[in-house]
Amino acid sequence: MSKQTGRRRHLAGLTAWDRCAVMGVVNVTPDSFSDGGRFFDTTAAIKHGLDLVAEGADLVDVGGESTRPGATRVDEDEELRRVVPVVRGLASEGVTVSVDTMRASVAEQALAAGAALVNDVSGGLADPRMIPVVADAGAPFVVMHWRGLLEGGNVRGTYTDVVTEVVDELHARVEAVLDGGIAPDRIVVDPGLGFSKDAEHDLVLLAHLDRLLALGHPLLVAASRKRFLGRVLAGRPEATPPPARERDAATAAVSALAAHAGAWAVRVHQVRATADAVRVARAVEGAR
Ligand code: PMM
Repeated sequence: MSKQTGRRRHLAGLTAWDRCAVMGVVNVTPDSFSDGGRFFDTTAAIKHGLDLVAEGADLVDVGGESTRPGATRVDEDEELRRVVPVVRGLASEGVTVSVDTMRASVAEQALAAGAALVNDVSGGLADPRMIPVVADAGAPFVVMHWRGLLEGGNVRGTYTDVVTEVVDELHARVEAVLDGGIAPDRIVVDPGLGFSKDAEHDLVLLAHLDRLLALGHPLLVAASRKRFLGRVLAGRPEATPPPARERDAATAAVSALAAHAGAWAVRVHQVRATADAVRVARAVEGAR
């Protein structure tokens, strides 16, 4: 494959950016917006999304349920209460919003409230209604590599060849999504860094983004603040990793690498440095 042929940066129904897009994260979870009542939560989350756009986010990913290892699921009504007003508020301000959910009902109501795409970390596996709902809406769909949840955490991944297995399993999910009626030009793939993967797996996947791009769909890379960056920054295995909030420079470094490799978008908590990183990658690409 030439350096350019694997790149798919256009998704039907969405703006086409001439570089890797920046997806800013708005987690509407109690640990993100800790004090105050729900009104405050919604208002703070909308403001946070607008701040991310002002810092250079091209789209904002709104989620109401933590998918971190060890997190327990929130109930459906609570997820709807957290997510839908924030999606509506941001969409009404002209922001391109993606909804990060494994529930079809949340996707459906978020799309009705103005969301432009659905980001499902289970790739449609967690809720059998997800694919039909997204297909009916004609919305773009992010299919992440996922091996399910165990009580309170991610199923531990065992791989003999992580790249081949992730590519094959994603390919199978893409086929299922196509069979379910989602158009090929509306599918994004994502290796699911940190989901049933340890630091080594994440790094090997990042070193082989060309193999993921060869699936022929736009690629989303979501490395932001993840454990593997903590491990890299700690250096020695016995050293304590820096906390999540001290991993933003490392995240921006991954953003530059992913953009250079041809990713469609990077999903990040802290936007400014990544917005710079993707612009530098674009400039270097333009000078080739
Ligand atoms: N990771 C998280 C949440 N949503 N969505 C996609 N598409 N890919 C990911 O890797 C992903 C995601 C968990 O990260 P957070 O809790 O730090 O937001």
